[in-house]
Amino acid sequence: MAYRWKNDLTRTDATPEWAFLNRRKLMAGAAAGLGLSALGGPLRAAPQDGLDPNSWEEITGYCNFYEFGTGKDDPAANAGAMTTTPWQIKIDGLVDRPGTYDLTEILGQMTQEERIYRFRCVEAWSMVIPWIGFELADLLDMVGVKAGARYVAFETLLRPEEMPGTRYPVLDWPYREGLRLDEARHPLTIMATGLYGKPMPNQNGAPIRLVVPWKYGFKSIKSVVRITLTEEEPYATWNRTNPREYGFYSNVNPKVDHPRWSQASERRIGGGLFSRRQPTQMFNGYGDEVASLYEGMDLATYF
Ligand SMILES: Nc1nc2c(c(=O)[nH]1)N[C@H]1C(S)=C(S)[C@@H](COP(=O)(O)O)O[C@H]1N2
Ligand SMILES: [Mo]
Repeated sequence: MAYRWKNDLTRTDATPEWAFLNRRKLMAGAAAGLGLSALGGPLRAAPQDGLDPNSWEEITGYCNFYEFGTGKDDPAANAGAMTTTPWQIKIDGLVDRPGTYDLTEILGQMTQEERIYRFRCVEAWSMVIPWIGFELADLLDMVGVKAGARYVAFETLLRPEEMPGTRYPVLDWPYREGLRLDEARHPLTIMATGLYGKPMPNQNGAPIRLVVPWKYGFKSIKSVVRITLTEEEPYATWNRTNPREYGFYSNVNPKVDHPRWSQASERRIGGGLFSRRQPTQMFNGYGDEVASLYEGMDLATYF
């Protein structure tokens, strides 16, 4: 399938961090060789350069993980306390083989090896993150989805002694999210287990988190301990906390503004001099792959 071109590496081929950094240097060198500024100019502005990944420091230092505090640097400061081994995921609801699965057992049963996915993450800000992971569809196939299932619900670990943010009623803990089954089965929907060829840093959702690249960042729930197949649309934290501001779908859509800010543009994290706002792309630029999921739906109503 065409869209897999950037996902065709196995874990053993995972590009180590230095290679990504070298690539950045190479690109800068190439730009200099062409007589362009090494840092910016047309090369970085071209659409494919949107896939030049952010640095390890940017990705792991500027995070949202309210279980560890509401500040962008709180997760990096506090998430080290979270114990992630052993890690179990309860899979229940409308599945053939419900149970509590050890993460090592799940990874051992994956038919495909973990791959690299270089996805853009976007909200009012954006980053490009080279995730490692596997398709959620493979996990759903492993447990068998029963007829009648229409949604997939996810839940994050809730362990107040290791998660200082959860001692306050900032959200109705545990953090929960949901997808329609066809969205969950889409090959761009992954369970990520690491980034830059390394195990997932705690602040980014260790040891396993969802990544849905065509939706706003908050759909990509971290540190998942439960996955439930349901018939009804499940509880989704931001949607239920403030339904006027956050819809269940939360597809990236420059034409539907958040009531308190415009979603028409985004600020690239780490863009330096070139961090001026860029226009947000419909479905975060993955429209060719995912627009068909929403055919016939009014996306202003189902936002
Ligand atoms: N459990 C949990 N998952 C979460 C969040 C959170 O607070 N708790 N924040 C979300 C939000 S708002 C964003 S933007 C992304 C950020 O992921 P990153 O910090 O790895 O870039 O995680 C999402 N997943
Ligand atoms: Mo977010």
